[in-house]
Amino acid sequence: MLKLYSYFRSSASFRVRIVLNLKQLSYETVPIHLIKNGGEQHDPDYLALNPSGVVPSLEHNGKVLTQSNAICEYLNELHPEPALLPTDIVERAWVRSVCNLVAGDIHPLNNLRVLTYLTQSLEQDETQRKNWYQHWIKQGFDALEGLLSQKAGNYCWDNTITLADAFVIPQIWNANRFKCSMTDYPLLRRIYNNAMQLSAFQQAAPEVQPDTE
Ligand SMILES: N[C@@H](CCC(=O)N[C@@H](CS)C(=O)NCC(=O)O)C(=O)O
Repeated sequence: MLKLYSYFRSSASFRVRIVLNLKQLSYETVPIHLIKNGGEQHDPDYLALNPSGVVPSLEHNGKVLTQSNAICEYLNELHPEPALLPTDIVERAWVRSVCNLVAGDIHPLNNLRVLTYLTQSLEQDETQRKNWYQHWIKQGFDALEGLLSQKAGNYCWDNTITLADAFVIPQIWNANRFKCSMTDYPLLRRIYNNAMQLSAFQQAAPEVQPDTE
């Protein structure tokens, strides 16, 4: 019924895997390897499903959805329990602002195709590529730490898991992979450590996917 086109290390796929797990929905993973053979996301068959040539895509009852934001909201509407958005509209807007900070402001600057363009077209070396990544993570995480200081408890929004955690945790995982310093972000560290105690997050992690290398 549910098929997730995914790549184990993709943080956008990681967001959707977390939501699927929180909703206790079983799904089939269809691996799309982002590197092999120039990247399977560029295959015409996959582009027919997702014209942006990115993962994730979610197939449900023969319909294909793209964009992790839209997919997570869809799943939350389709299966309202546990609710991943607050009932109060101001609080709901705040949770969405955290999601958008990650998905709209931070992630696009550090996406694979941007990093590939830096090295292949602009001939930047590995150190410059790493500096680019760390620079934009710092800008983004400074803002995120500030935003979270308004409402964070054990998780992004007080002590309740919301979509905000499904977006923030994968971005921190990725920043750790690129060895970004987390010293200045006590709230991010706390939320990450708390969320990663939960099986929905553990089972969505890149280390344990069917296509993990
Ligand atoms: N806005 C999209 C972004 C998806 C995205 O950029 N996914 C990355 C992996 S995290 C990807 O597939 N990159 C492939 C590429 O850059 O070629 C979403 O949230 O679904």
